[in-house]
Amino acid sequence: MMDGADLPRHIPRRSANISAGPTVCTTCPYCGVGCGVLATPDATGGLTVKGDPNHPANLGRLCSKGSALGETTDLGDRLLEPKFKGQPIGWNDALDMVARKFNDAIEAHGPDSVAFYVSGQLLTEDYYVANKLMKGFIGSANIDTNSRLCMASTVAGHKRAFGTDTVPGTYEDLETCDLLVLVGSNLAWCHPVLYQRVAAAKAERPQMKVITVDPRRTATTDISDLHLALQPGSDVALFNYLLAEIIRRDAVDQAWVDAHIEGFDDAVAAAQAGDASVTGLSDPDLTAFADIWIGTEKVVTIFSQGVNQSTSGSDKVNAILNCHLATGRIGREGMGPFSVTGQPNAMGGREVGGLANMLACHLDIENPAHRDVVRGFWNAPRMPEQAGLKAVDMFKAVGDGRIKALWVICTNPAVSMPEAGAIAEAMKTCDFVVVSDLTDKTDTARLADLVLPATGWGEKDGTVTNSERMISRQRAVLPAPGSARHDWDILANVGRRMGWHDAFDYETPGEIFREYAALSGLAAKLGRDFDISGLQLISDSDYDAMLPQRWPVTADGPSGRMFADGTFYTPTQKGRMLALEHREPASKTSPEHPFRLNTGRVRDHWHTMTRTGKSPRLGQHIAEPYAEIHPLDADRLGLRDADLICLSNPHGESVLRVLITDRAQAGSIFAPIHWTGETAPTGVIDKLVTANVDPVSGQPESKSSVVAATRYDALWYGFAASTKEFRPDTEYWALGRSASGYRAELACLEIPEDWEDCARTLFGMKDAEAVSYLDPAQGIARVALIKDGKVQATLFAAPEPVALSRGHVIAELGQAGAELLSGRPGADRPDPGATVCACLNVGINTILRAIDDQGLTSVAQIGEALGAGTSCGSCRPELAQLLARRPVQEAAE
Ligand SMILES: Nc1nc2c(c(=O)[nH]1)N[C@H]1C(S)=C(S)[C@@H](COP(=O)(O)OP(=O)(O)OC[C@H]3O[C@@H](n4cnc5c(=O)[nH]c(N)nc54)[C@H](O)[C@@H]3O)O[C@H]1N2
Ligand SMILES: Nc1nc2c(c(=O)[nH]1)N[C@H]1C(S)=C(S)[C@@H](COP(=O)(O)OP(=O)(O)OC[C@H]3O[C@@H](n4cnc5c(=O)[nH]c(N)nc54)[C@H](O)[C@@H]3O)O[C@H]1N2
Ligand code: SF4
Ligand SMILES: [Mo]
Repeated sequence: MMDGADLPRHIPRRSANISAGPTVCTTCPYCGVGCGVLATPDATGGLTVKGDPNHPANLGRLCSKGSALGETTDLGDRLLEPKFKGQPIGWNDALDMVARKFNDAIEAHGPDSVAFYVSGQLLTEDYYVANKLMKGFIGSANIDTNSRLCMASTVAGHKRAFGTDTVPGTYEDLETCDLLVLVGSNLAWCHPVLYQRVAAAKAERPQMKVITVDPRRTATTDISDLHLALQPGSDVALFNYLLAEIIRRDAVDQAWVDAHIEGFDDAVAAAQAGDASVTGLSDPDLTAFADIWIGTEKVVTIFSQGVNQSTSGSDKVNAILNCHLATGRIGREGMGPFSVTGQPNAMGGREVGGLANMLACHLDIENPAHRDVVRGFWNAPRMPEQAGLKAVDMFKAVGDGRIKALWVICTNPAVSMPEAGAIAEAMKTCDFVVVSDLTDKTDTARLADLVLPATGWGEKDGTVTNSERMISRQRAVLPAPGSARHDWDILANVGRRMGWHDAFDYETPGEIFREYAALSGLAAKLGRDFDISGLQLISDSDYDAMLPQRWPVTADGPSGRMFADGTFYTPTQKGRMLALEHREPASKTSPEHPFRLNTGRVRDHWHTMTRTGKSPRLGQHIAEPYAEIHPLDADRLGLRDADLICLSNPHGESVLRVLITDRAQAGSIFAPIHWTGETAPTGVIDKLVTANVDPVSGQPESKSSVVAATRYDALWYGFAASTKEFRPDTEYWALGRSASGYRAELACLEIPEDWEDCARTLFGMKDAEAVSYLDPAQGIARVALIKDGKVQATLFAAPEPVALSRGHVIAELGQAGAELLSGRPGADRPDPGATVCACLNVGINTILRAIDDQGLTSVAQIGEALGAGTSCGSCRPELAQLLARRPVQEAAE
């Protein structure tokens, strides 16, 4: 019990006296692969990080993001104490304020006037407490999570087909299948360790086939035998076509269907009425797809955001499940539908009931029997009988004043929600917004009345569930910084202060976990599948030492494969096929908005970059927000490579770097989601995304908005680098960390009168000595700010996008004198070029030189020569592309 104390006893503080410590087994906080990590504190407060060879998810591998975790735990921008309107306040006052503001709103306007918006990056224990507080005690179901933007369509699809939200397969199935279909998943960049497992399995068994279904070519399509570049949003039509072919070619598993499936006839009739031409795929491609799929028994179909983030997302999921159910290809080794989860605890959040329509342990809020059991177990004073507001509706209610108090925990909705501009406006007008985060330097935290410092990865303790239902421990390896507290502790503290002392009297995460496990036993008695009751009596020390395990875990230990016996969790215990019809994306292209805007991820950044943005290594792969556009469209708009493009629609405007590539379909533009008001204000892509939602799941269609596009003509373009932090104020800028400090790309609509003054202002170095090279006729300006004979900051400007060796400038900053203004390395120092392999820091020029000089012909040879691609392997597709682009080498004897 910590009520009275401002600083809880049980959290050791990070102090100046840091010593190296023993290695701790924990789990990566990024994607849903859920890799095991061995983290060892060093004497400087940092961590060295390695893949855990004993963790079943990764068997020792890590991707570039996981490998760089040690570069993200510094305290530079950490929030170390609560702040109210920017001013530090004590924990007692802060927690009292949250309790009072929420209680006041509830008293005056009822329980539905408050809301929590939480995250799939919370630990299960955090999530459990948040959910219990809102649904059991405040008495509203207004708790929703960023998983609404991520997994909600899969949850809805699973529940419709299986009667439960359960992923049947395991990672081994991806290695033992004979055909892997990836639908709307860029596994190579987003689940890199799984991708490496798949690539290794395919290398070992070349007969294994891979098909990718994605409107654009990606790093993932590089290992595919067939790439189906379908029209955006047409997945239902594609899988309806497949189902109709399954029937036509007599490939139904009739005995299985008769015994275990309902809805078959209607689903088939709807599929047969479909029209595959809307996919835009050629007949030979469609036939090849059906040939391989139907001809291969062991098929795994992976699906991700290209499926979920759609106004027909739930139907897309069910269209895929239909094909697996009709052929009985589910619940057996090497086959089945496989939704890969995005966030580290997306799955745990679904299990613990983080969504507004769920209760803990796969129980439904709208089911009276389920509600009663949970009410009894929690001894809850009031429970809502209906689902709460889903994310998009929740923020609408914030905007129109129905929600008076909002608590945002572990997510950055001012950047990641569709119509992000309106989301920010809504938060501004809300009576009371509290944000719990690691830092107050996020677009969302800047809008909060009160910010609370949470402990982050490496400091917190609890459990997460990965894509294959494996529950793993995250363990603390570093002491908490400042007065930061665990999310569960903050929530429980508020619960107590709101008046529910006994219900929130937790002292350890293990205690919360035991309670949750006990509740799952009751859920199992109601016929639910999520059952970890075998762990309800786990001791604190066993909880600390808990090894990864896949649920269900009953008193008899872990049990086998889900749905193996054909029993599902619907009322009839049958799997359900659904009758589905293709629908176009909700936003229609028009002469005013002729382009479809597709959005997604890059390899080395995580969402809004609050952590990966701190790593210079990760910043090297892609340093700016960009727009992938087809060469034909680029020509039409008069765009050349590295130009800037302006995208717009009624919600907002965005300026991005152009990347001209036939990976994109004509008419479609792809842009990444990672940049923010902190890193590139014109790159916040969700300002352009329309908040159309799937009618069943409420998930927004983040991948199919429409925009106008024009060339953005700046008067000058620049590259700036400094050893110290700076914040540009040009019309376009993108700021990032570099090995020697900070770097920025710039573009501006006004030529400065004095370039040296411009540089001094930009870098905040008013009195610095400046050396410059100016060529007014060409419009070129290069300015170096110098201290002790060394360049501390430098600005390169030109009327065209600046071509110079950025790697060289960054490497020499703080070392070289004014000769750095040449912008190129001397002949004795070859420029490594943009980093391709982030783990071993190998640049593109180094790789191309080695390919040419040493006659390298394979990714493996590049690995042997330079190490590139041998650590996490995320860059192997790029290495293969570099090889493919080189002229064919004579085979060396
Ligand atoms: N590096 C990195 N990895 C991550 C994350 C990250 O931020 N960075 N985030 C994690 C999270 S939370 C998530 S949810 C996952 C997401 O992982 P993914 O879903 O693999 O990633 P996305 O890039 O969002 O989208 C995947 C693909 O969907 C395609 N797509 C768009 N529209 C359609 C369509 O109509 N049909 C089909 N078939 N495809 C379409 C896009 O072109 C894109 O290539 O990644 C996780 N891993
Ligand atoms: N257009 C478009 N929009 C999208 C998507 C897309 O593909 N396209 N994808 C959607 C998807 S799938 C997702 S999952 C979302 C992700 O979007 P967000 O959840 O908004 O992104 P993050 O940057 O991961 O935000 C996590 C925040 O929590 C903080 N944090 C980290 N650890 C902790 C902790 O332990 N405790 C607390 N309290 N805070 C912590 C971080 O500093 C950060 O500010 O974006 C969605 N938005
Ligand atoms: S694949 Fe990479 S980001 Fe995902 S869990 Fe593993 S190390 Fe972390
Ligand atoms: Mo996600």
